[in-house]
Amino acid sequence: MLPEVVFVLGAPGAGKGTQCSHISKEYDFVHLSAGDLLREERQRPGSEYGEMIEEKIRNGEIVPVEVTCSLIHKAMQKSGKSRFLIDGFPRNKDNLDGWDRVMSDKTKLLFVLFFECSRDICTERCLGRGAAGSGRSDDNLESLQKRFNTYINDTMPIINHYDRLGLVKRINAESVPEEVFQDVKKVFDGAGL
Ligand code: UP5
Ligand code: MG
Repeated sequence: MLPEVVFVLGAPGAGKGTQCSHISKEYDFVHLSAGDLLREERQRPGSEYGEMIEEKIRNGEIVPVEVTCSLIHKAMQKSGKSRFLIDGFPRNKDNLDGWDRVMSDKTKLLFVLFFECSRDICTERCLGRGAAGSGRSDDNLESLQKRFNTYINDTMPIINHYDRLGLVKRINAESVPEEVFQDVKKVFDGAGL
């Protein structure tokens, strides 16, 4: 059987990571955050991509798919598991095309979980996280503006693409995490997962 994949998308700070961590506790899914994998690669001694990744992250730009897709693929193989939440990917056309080229015949896409949350709430959450010492170099107002521009211009078209294929499950992500998770559960239970 092919490994099964759920893409998890939504604005910066919508709560993708928070919800994925809940999901992976209750359902048999491995949580792979593309952003976390890139941040790990950035720190890896000897990585040839460290500086490029840091610059892209700070500027809210998207790392070339060859790098991200290979990190995701390796993490999938390393886990030895067969169901994955891929958090924060694919975010642009380059990501989508790269995934389709290399991974679409190796995996089965179940659906796309899309967390909807207003820009104001998302900004407040990320700034709050920054103030609480996240250490993330993109949790500042300047980076957040760039992250949002990229989200609107590059990621929304990808969500719309999957929506046209009937694959998007929308979740209102503005309430408290526990309430958001109740709606997430309905999606996973409804899909028999
Ligand atoms: N929080 C969460 N849910 C809440 C709720 N319901 N109510 C109140 N607070 C809530 O949450 C963010 C903050 O809000 C936390 O403090 C949390 O406690 C609180 P989180 O769950 O982390 O939200 P998430 O959507 O995961 O936000 P994140 O900041 O991780 O989103 P991004 O999409 O911006 O970040 P990501 O790590 O995916 O990407 C970062 C950068 O990496 C990108 O900008 C890009 O430069 C690069 N990247 C690529 O180039 N390619 C990729 O494929 C992926 C990333
Ligand atoms: Mg995240």
